[in-house]
Amino acid sequence: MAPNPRRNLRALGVSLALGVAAGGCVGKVTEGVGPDGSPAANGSGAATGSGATTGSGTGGSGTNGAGATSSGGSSGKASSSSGGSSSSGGNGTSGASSSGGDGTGGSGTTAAPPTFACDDSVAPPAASLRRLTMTEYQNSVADLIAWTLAGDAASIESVTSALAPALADLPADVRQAVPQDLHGAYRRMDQTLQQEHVDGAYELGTALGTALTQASVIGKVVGSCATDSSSSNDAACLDAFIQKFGARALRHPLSADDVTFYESVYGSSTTADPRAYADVIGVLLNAPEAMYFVEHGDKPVSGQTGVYELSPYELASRLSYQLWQTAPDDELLAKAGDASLLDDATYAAEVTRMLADPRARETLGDFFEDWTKVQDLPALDAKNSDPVFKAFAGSDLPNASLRQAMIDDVLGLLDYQTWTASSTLGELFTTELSFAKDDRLAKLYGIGSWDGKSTPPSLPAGQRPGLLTRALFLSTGSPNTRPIMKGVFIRKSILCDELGDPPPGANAMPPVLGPDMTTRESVEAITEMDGTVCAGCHKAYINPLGYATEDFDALGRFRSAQVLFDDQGKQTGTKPIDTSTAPHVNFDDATTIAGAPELMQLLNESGKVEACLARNFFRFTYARWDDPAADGCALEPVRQALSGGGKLQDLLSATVLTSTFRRRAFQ
Ligand SMILES: [Ca+2]
Repeated sequence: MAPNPRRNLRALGVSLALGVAAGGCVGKVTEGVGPDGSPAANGSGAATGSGATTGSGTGGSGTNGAGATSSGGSSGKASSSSGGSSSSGGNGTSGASSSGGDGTGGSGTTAAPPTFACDDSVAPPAASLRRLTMTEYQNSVADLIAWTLAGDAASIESVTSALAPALADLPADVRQAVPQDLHGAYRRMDQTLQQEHVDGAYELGTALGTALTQASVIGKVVGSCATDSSSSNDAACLDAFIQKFGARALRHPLSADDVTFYESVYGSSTTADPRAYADVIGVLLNAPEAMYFVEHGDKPVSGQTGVYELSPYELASRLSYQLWQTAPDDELLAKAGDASLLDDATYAAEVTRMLADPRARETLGDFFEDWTKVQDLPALDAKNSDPVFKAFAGSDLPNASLRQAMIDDVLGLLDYQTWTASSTLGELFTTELSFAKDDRLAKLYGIGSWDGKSTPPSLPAGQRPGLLTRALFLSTGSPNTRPIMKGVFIRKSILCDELGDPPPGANAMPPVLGPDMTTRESVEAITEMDGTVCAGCHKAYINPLGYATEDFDALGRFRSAQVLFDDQGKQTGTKPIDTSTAPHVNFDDATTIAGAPELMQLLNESGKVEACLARNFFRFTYARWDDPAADGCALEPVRQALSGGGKLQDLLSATVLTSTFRRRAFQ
């Protein structure tokens, strides 16, 4: 049976009649209003929501789009609402009341603040006790082994291979779903603590204890006092081991009480007992101070109640996990030991040293992977036997590795532009270099593949500049593009505007295409009909951002027309592609553009992307969602570092050089 988009419209009509669908995206959002609703001196700011000019439905308010649903009003007369009362959050929450119409209450859509106010009298929210990610934990254990065995490659290899089963049992970090991002934000935000985490750490600690106390290595691990024939030195031997190994495992010197505790773990044996040493190692690896960022703070910060400077060792750990995702090395620990790390110049020099290490590049790669949500790309070859998909793909039918090739292409671009080309943020929107190493992907782009070493080849000039035109952001694993998904990604992840939740009953499935309609036409018919609740958000704020790249098909191939198929894969015609649209990159900017290159330019010039990237990197850094009002002192220096030609790699240094990064707020 031929797909019938009208059916979707009918379904929508039913939900409207029942009055369950929410509506009203916002209209106008004012900028330059401070957290308390007063004009912000630096224009930072909060969107407040009075005076909506579009949108149907009343009562659209709410940070996370929790909008009032109401029975479908019929007046159509604008009524002001209190939805716009500014919140203390100052991040453009609440905003947005829309004027009344025939719709029902709805979700709020709120423009992200373009700048942030840093008010030193505002204490940041209290930090929670953070667990190391499993990646950080594994890296820490690997480094601990290498340090313990003093770089003896053969011993390291044998201990590491003994740990392989335990390492394999550790759960993977998952992109944590948060209310603001139900599809998953950052792996660093994964703070779940399930049985498998507890069991995994226990198994790893036990396995490491066993491996490090084998006869072949215990002399290296504990010292010759553990293997010689004298027992008179065994008590001192244990004491020295706990202090030395413990300080490394826990990333700070142990107190006398700590030493006593771990001696109790060793037990009552008065001689060197490998199994007792193994117990000590296992317990150390499972200590809260090994698995968590345990921070007590050092000196109180004047003028900020409950905020303390981190101690030198706490700072060393924070810095090391932030930049390298592992425990501090010898040099960093030494600078914590003599407290010189608290000196600004010494700290800055350590940051510079650590950024030159390849691990900083890997860490930023992990951030980029989550920010761009590359893992959300579905399998591309799942529909290879579907007649429509087969006909659509033609000679480009995907293989199983095309998905990863698209992921590598995007991550390769970000890595190259950041580190090899030392690019500005703006160059992410203009680069025409291709990072496709895979022949199939390069063919989709119409060029040759990149060898990964020389200067990357150029894409066809003027066709697909910038990051967001790469196949990963266009491909769907189906014959059809998904303009709505493209639009939502740009709106939320690149611009940080908040979109309310879709109304209950909204169809999250790809739109069903009419036999004689382009994807755009079908999406317009389903989501942009005047008077429907969908149109308020979709027509201005979501769909246009996706339409601009509709001259790329669902495999990322450039096209000027959409080939139409019947459900047997028989070609039924072609229709020209229309990429002209008004993307409202800034909500009140109704400029019409011709297509992707102009969209990239608008994004680049909007000033919103650097603010949004700063916010995203904050989430990665602190493992929590940002609050633009309370976190301004962490966000604004980073935004400024990225603005005005600042380099992408400054994202890392600008973040760790803030005062916020070196402090902790307590409840
Ligand atoms: Ca001995």
